[in-house]
Amino acid sequence: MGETKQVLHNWKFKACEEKEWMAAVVPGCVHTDLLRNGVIQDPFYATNEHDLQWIDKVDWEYESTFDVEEDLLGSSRLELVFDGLDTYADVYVNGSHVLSADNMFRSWKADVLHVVKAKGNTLSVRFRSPVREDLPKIEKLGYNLPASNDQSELGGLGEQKISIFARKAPYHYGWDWGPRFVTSGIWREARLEGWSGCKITDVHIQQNQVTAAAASLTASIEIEAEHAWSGKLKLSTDGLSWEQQVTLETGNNVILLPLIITDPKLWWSRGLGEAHLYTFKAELLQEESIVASRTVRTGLRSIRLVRDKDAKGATFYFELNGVAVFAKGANHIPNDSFITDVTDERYRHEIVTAVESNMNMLRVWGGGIYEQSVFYELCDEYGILVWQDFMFACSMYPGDEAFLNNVRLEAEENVKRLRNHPSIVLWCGNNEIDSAWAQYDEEGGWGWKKNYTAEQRAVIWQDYEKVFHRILPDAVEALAPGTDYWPSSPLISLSGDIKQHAHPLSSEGDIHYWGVWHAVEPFENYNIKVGRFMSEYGFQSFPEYDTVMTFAQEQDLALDSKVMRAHQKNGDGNRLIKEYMDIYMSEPKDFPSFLYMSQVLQAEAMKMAIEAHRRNMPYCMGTLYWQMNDCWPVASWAGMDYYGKWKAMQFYAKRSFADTMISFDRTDDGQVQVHVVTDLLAPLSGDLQVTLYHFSGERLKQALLPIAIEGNSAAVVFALNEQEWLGEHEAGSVMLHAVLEQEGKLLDSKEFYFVNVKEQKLAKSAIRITELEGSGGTRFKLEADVLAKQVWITAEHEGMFSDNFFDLIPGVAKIVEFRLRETGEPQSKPVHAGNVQARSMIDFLAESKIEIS
Ligand code: BMA
Repeated sequence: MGETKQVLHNWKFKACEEKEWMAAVVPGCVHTDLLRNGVIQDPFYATNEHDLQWIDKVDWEYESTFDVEEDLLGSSRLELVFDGLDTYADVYVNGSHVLSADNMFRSWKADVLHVVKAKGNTLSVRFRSPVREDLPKIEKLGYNLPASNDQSELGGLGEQKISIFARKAPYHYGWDWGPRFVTSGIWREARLEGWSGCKITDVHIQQNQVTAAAASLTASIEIEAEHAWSGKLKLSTDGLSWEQQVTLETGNNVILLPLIITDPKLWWSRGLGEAHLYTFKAELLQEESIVASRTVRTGLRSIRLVRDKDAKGATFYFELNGVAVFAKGANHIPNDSFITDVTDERYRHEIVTAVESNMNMLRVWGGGIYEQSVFYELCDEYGILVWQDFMFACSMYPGDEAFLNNVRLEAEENVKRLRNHPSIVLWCGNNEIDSAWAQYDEEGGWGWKKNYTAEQRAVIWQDYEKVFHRILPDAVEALAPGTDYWPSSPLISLSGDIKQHAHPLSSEGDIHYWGVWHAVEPFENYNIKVGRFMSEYGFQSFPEYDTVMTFAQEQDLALDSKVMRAHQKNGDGNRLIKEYMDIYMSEPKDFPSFLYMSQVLQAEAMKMAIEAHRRNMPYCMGTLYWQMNDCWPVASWAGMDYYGKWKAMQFYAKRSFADTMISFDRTDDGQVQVHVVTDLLAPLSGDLQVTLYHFSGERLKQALLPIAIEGNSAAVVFALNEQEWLGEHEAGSVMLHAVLEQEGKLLDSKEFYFVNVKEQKLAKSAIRITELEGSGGTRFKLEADVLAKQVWITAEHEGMFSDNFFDLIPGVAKIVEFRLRETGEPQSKPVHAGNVQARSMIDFLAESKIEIS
């Protein structure tokens, strides 16, 4: 009786055609192993990516030798288990073929009881080149399928886009922020599992109805039994336990145990309450001894996506425990091109960043991977809701039986693996395919349809419907009943006519608004193109100088250098940044200044978007910007770079996502409005102070008023006449500053400028930094003599400031703390900063743009 496992170590690898073995790390992949062995140079450095495209055209072999550990020897069942093989792999134990794999997103198992010996076993995993494997499939199909982000050319394949055939992370083939590294490898744990008697293979805590009064649950427990067995099944959590006499048959058994927990501690998303988790333990007992056990963790909550018709269209929001939640967050992509390089600490840094930025939702976007367990565990713990895509993005896929079956098994396995996570609130079929193909709109979409005959089009769409309208929703319905499924993001609804496909002015469904950026619309359009749920929108920037210097040298520091171009994957990217910078910002004095300016530009754009979305609640109930993170050092839409460094935008996002926030806007009839938005449930009252400042620090005018708004709402609390307030003052030399306090405690503050940065009359400011007494070099007071815009503080030591990229108004001091990147808690430990330097926008401008006051 019992169950044991042996993780397999001791790996080596080589190209199948070579003789020499090299040391390998599992979990890992070919690229990281080649790098570790000094065969290749850092794939992220300079233009190395271009020289490493040979790797995906080679077959690779991994080998491990092992003795079976004592504990496993007596097992009557012995299985070889791979949690992940990327991708086309044939596995041999002592020369016998035990399994073949063809899907990175599935796990693989083989019965090896009769193939292994006690000592001296050889396990060999041969990866067939994904490129050579899939190229012939294009010919078989007779035409190319669209795959807009597949960088086939860079991979030496011309127009042959093969990414659609492999059930392998789409971004491996390149994206408009990611390099092309079509790697291979054993990317999750490989082990032996031995057991005898009975084994609990799965525990699902199905939540039938959860209210504050009671949680009505069904524990669905799967048990594999070697022989018929009877005994007791016990389930326990938090001082409660349930028991049932069970009789098992040989093979698979499913036992359903109804459970009621009265007065449950509910799971809440960040900001609304505690993200309480329950650990459930299932045990099979013979007499009083434990025969098998399994533990799962979940949170009890009711969740649904509410799409009700209303006067304007239809709602689109998540209701958690009866509360309409405004979703604030970003789109998550894999944290690395080589996913096994992502340590738990890096995952934690990302999730803690989300928490510290006042987010409550991340979308696991469909061009990456179904994330590692640690990602969801952290989201569960910190109360971050997860919008989970299936891994399909910006492409049309084949529909042969083998492919469909593979997709079905992938979907079932991943839904089953992830269904106990309370953070996952939605399964979404794919990224942007419904709107890109635009079946019911002849002229709509991305122009894909035009490349196909009527028959081909019919087949392609039928295949689409099979996957996204049948196989995937069926898997969710069967394995996570009650969980919402959304066929594609963005989408209006499955109307089966031209009204199905999303567009930026739709008053139903979710929206990806890319008018700003891809279509060069002005930032101001963020105020107009507001939908019910903004699941994507974004603006690029460059990472900071230190990050650029990890892949470039001094001589590469020009936008059009080969190296910089290799680290800008969006063809129009650099031109767009420059164009927008010309409109909204002033000319930077040199390349490092350009990097800074690009960040400020992005931050300003995202602030406009986020705040417009929030001001429009409850019409709009979600805002997820593109994109949270990077998978290598690159110019991209991310708020945080590959090294986890916060760009200006991350600090701005933190402010614009604050649970209680002040936001300014302007009306067509010359009013400046002050809005207060609160996501907290309690009614809010406080004192608002709006001050007109001259950039010199002089207070020109002020209004003071009490305000009160309902909980979980947005309202205009004050409006002023712009002309009246400006009077004789030049619009480019004055600003508004609003402060909201509650019983003397600061709730939020915000600045408003009457003109773009470009037209602001900035003067050279002296920023005074004073270390706070007794803080041990961790806390600093910053003050400016004249207005200092977008103050960037840097420190000598490793760590980050509690705030950065903020405006300093003379007379309004700012206190910041320097902290370790993180210690696992959002409020991480203060550390000594060493030398501290503060620069503001004026320090980055070309001389000619500086006003001499
Ligand atoms: C959206 C995303 C990604 C892409 C981003 C920027 O369409 O879904 O495919 O990286 O835009 O172009």
